[in-house]
Amino acid sequence: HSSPIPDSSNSMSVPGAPLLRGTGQVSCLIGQKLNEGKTKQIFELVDQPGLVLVQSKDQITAGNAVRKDQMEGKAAIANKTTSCVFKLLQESGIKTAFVKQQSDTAFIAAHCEMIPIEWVCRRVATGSFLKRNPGVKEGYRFSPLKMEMFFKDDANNDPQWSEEQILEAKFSLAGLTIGKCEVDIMNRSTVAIFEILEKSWATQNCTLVDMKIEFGVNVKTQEIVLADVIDNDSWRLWPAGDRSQQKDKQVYRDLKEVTPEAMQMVKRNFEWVSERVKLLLESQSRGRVVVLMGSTSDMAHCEKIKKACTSYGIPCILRVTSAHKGPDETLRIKAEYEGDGVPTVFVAVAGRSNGLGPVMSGNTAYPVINCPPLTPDWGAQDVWSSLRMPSGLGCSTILSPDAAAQFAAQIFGLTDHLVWCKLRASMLNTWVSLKVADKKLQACSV
Ligand SMILES: Nc1ncnc2c1ncn2[C@@H]1O[C@H](COP(=O)(O)OP(=O)(O)OP(=O)(O)O)[C@@H](O)[C@H]1O
Ligand SMILES: *[C@@H]1O[C@H](CO)[C@@H](O)[C@H](O)[C@H]1NC(C)=O
Ligand SMILES: *[C@@H]1O[C@H](CO)[C@@H](O)[C@H](O)[C@H]1NC(C)=O
Ligand SMILES: *[C@@H]1O[C@H](CO)[C@@H](O)[C@H](O)[C@H]1NC(C)=O
Ligand SMILES: CC(=O)N[C@H]1CO[C@H](CO)[C@@H](O)[C@@H]1O
Ligand SMILES: [Mg+2]
Repeated sequence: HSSPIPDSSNSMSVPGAPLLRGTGQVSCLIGQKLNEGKTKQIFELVDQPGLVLVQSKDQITAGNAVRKDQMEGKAAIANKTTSCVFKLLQESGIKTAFVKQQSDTAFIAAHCEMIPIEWVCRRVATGSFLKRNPGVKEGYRFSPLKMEMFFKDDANNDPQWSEEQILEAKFSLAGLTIGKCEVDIMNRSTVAIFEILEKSWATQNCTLVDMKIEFGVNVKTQEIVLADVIDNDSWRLWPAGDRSQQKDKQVYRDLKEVTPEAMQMVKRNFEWVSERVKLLLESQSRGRVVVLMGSTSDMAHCEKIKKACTSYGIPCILRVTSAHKGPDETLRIKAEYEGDGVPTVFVAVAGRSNGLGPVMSGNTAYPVINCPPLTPDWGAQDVWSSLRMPSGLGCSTILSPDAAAQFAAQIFGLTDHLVWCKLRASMLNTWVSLKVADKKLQACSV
């Protein structure tokens, strides 16, 4: 097939390289137009090599631009949706092209060569899936998520492609050949991104029904990153899981007649999403970790726990108390944290005989994690004071300070989607690093 990759050689240079001023932001020098599509234009940034300006156009398209109507303000709404969603993903730890918002209708992104595949991820069967899979009823739930790939080819209506077709196309972008490893990375990333957005929308009682995304190869780092945009056109959202309340672009596609009133309704829907999308960045619950150490000699160990908690966005307080030498104080400190209604996970750090964690565990309904700083000489004996409990105690024991914080994060992740999203992205990133390390090793040993 002909090269699907946008050819930047026919780009137009913008006369006089205009300055673009962002809202309260540093202005940037716009260079050549690198690309223009139906909904946006991509400009080089003269003084920021490796970055581009992504400018939204004020129009909405459906059915391959057959229906094209200007919708005033749509670009601004799209911008807001995209920047909030990318911020959420970025803060979770997902690698994206997004850098920062530049203006109402534009953002700065890493310059990517785009991989011409649309990755579609579905939780609930609807739309084109039903047409291609007769017999499947709308509402069929996919667990695990259903993945589909479409080759971006307007002339042929974006045909569905198999993994083998992607591999045989041997795309090469920014010097990276798209092989099995890259396809696996995009597959895994799409699932993680879907789950993060699904979990976040659930806080607004909204079902993320399906989603389509695109990846690019960062021209500087050769990394595969989530690129292009995620906006109303990219997903189906059903408030309270109810199709009749859908707030996405399908409303526009379904319009029988494009009247000013109908367009107002579509625009109101779009505004509904862009207002709610901001709420996705807000934590739904506030929790904290309280680390109790038997002695300040364990401070370094406790600081590691605190640092890891902070990376998950969980506040962490360090206290010194000994259940052996000052049990009255230990129980007083416990009461302090039980008394203010903030959900708390206690971490007990005590060397030699760990009385601290078990005494806490026997006297509070909050979870207690033992994280004893074991020493090589007596560690094998000391650990039993954290493991062998009287009946009625349910404390856990985790030796690594990072892992103790991770377990606390997993507890808070049950109710705080932002913490859950960080854990989910971290799992993806670990998986991808292993995959890339193995690919490098194989390349070296050939
Ligand atoms: N960070 C980026 N770096 C380089 N190009 C990008 C970046 N983000 C998006 N693009 C590309 O900019 C082009 C214009 O976007 P637009 O969405 O308007 O195109 P389109 O008409 O929808 O066509 P397409 O079917 O390729 O999406 C697209 O080819 C898109 O892939
Ligand atoms: C994506 O991953 C799923 C689950 O591992 C697998 O079933 C599917 O074949 C993969 N698809 C591609 C294109 O790699
Ligand atoms: C979601 O639904 C629950 C139960 O119906 C309700 O209590 C809650 O306020 C709703 N949340 C939002 C953000 O609408
Ligand atoms: C997405 O939809 C919501 C409501 O349906 C709307 O507010 C928002 O502007 C839309 N985003 C885009 C990019 O059109
Ligand atoms: C018009 C508009 O809503 N512009 C917004 C684009 O997104 C950024 C980041 O969320 C906002 O700061 C702008 O106000
Ligand atoms: Mg596009």
